Amino acid sequence: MRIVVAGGDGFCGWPTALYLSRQGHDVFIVDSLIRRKWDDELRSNSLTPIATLEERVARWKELTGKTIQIYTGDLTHYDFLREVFRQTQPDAFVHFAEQRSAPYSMIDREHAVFTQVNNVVGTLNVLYAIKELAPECHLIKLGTMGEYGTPNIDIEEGYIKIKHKGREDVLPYPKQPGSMYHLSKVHDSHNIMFACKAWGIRATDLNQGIVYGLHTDETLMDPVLVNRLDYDAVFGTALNRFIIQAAIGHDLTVYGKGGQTRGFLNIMDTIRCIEIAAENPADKGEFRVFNQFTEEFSVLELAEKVQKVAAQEGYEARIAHIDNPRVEKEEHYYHAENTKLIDLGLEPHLLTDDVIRGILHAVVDHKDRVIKENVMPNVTWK
Ligand code: NAD
Ligand code: USQ
Repeated sequence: MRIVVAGGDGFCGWPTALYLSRQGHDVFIVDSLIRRKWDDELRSNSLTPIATLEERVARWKELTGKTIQIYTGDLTHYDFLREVFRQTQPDAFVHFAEQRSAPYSMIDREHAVFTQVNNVVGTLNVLYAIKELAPECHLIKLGTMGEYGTPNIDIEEGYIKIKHKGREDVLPYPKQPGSMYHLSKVHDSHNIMFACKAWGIRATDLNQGIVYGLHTDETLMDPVLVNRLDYDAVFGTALNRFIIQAAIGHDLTVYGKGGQTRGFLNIMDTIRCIEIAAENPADKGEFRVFNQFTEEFSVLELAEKVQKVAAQEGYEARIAHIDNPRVEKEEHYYHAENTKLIDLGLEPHLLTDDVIRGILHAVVDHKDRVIKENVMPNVTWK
């Protein structure tokens, strides 16, 4: 297949592009490289030293003989995007290219507006480009489990059957997102659903949980191919952050009580889920939703798991319950369905002690790169 990976310079997109290329697909990366500029803005960095995108794909070509073509540009610029579609004529468009940090979106008004314009306009442009230039193309869009929030009932995969005053319907599952970023994903979902209905576009919304790990078989092939790894309080995410904190002797930063429960998955499963979605496209006009995570954990449970493995490896990690900078429930019911990707063949890599140990060993090599001032949160929701 001819597959565009938008956001292919990022944490999920880069290993996905390599994996799909290795499976024999023609892969095209579209990325504005803006994530690297946010590092500069926040005076932060990836824990791993990452090569430029050009160096990365050149090394990939040397190692495998496979070409990944790069289109450097912004999805919010429609003329650029039209040209990408005209030249690539994709069978599938994998859309990772958004501002994905909840704290970044909550810094101030400008960052909230930027996040929603970047994400919503970028996705709208992709929908119009598919309509105009590649009507058969399957949109594989990264959504988030955070679109649903933490309701006191089970979370279904996109839709819920509701009986009301004697009548019944299957309706989009209610959304209760917890940040301006998570809201942008809800707006995207509505826009995609409408475009599928109005124009017959085929789309899969992958409501992904929190991704952990960094290496895949392909990124391990050479140091130039290493994935980025975020640890700071703005872009770093729960489990990866705790492991890096353990490696540098920092307290594990559990926000509030730590009963916040979420869906998690290994980066190795992210890349496979994208492949599964691409190989099993949605029907014309179908807006399909898969919940893309493999296990549920509370943040306190994760901190305890990390603490245990770290102790076995000789790192003493204390758990600190710090004031929660977010507005969110710290104790709640959580259970979400996640059978659709499994039914299509996903074989989850589960979170064992050895997996945590593996990530810990991978990060220890680079721990001197941590900028310590960036570890504690300084963005609040209030
Ligand atoms: P990332 O920030 O590492 O990568 C995103 C990439 O998109 C960056 O390389 C950035 O330069 C690019 N980009 C952003 N806006 C763009 C635009 N307008 N035009 C072109 N390129 C643009 O993020 P990630 O962790 O790889 O996340 C990828 C996607 O997966 C996001 O949509 C995110 O919401 C979703 N997701 C991520 C996680 C996670 O734990 N990382 C969990 C659930 C969902
Ligand atoms: N948390 C801590 N300590 C930390 C960091 C986070 O207790 O040091 C808590 C947060 O308060 C929150 C939970 O852990 O309750 C998850 O936070 P996170 O920063 O790991 O993840 P989140 O902000 O939800 O965002 C990440 C990605 C986002 C993706 C989302 C999936 O950045 O792109 O959409 O995970 S989900 O959580 O399912 O919405």
